[in-house]
Amino acid sequence: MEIQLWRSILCPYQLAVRELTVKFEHMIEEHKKNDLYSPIEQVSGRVKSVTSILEKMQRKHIPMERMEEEVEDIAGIRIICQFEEDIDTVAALIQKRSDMQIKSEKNYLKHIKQSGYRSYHLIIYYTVETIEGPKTIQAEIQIRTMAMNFWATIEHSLQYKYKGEMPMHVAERLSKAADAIIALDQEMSSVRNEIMDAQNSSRMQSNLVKDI
Ligand code: 0O2
Repeated sequence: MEIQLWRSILCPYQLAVRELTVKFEHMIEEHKKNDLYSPIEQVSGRVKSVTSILEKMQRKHIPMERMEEEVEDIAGIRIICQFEEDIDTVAALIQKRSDMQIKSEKNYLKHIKQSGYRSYHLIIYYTVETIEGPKTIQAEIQIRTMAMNFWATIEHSLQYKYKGEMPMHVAERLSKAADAIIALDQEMSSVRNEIMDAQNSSRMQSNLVKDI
């Protein structure tokens, strides 16, 4: 396919990634301005490279005319949270928005991938306005903690290095590291609960003082 044609196909996806990134960043700001804890720590986005789209189509036997329907992650957004509990909060925030319709979800927190990968994925429908009118595209939103992101980033680069043929000893060490990440997220969650308990009791105390 010609470069020009790829450019015009990917253009609405580039717009969607930019818009969605701004919208999630704005959510962080809104929380901060209202003195609220933000369940979103960080947002990033990317449009899948043509090479990566073609590789996926080949691997999954997707014909060209089905590409936009079946390659669901041409537009990709990654949302990083501090704590595991924040993931559900973010998913609920997305669910109640009128500009993003959830098509499907993949819960790799409940169903951890064999690699050890954990993350919560949502496929959404999102409409952008182009010079030819509105176009509804799909985007994949990955929601994960900072710890899960650390593991996934390292594992992704090792996958790239070994091109799908990861030596057993490396895979085993990654699997152990994944267990350590689960323990780390649990430990951080327990600290979070303690902080929230402390904040609640100090708020209750100051309310009591006000009542007196
Ligand atoms: P990139 O560079 O992020 O674009 P597929 O996993 O490709 O067969 P599907 O059904 O779209 O097909 O996948 P899924 O499970 O929803 O996840 C796709 C994306 O999730 C991947 O994108 C990764 O970003 C991430 N992911 C899934 N499994 C793993 C894993 O085991 N390790 C890591 N590090 N990331 C994972 P791409 O296309 O791989 O790449």
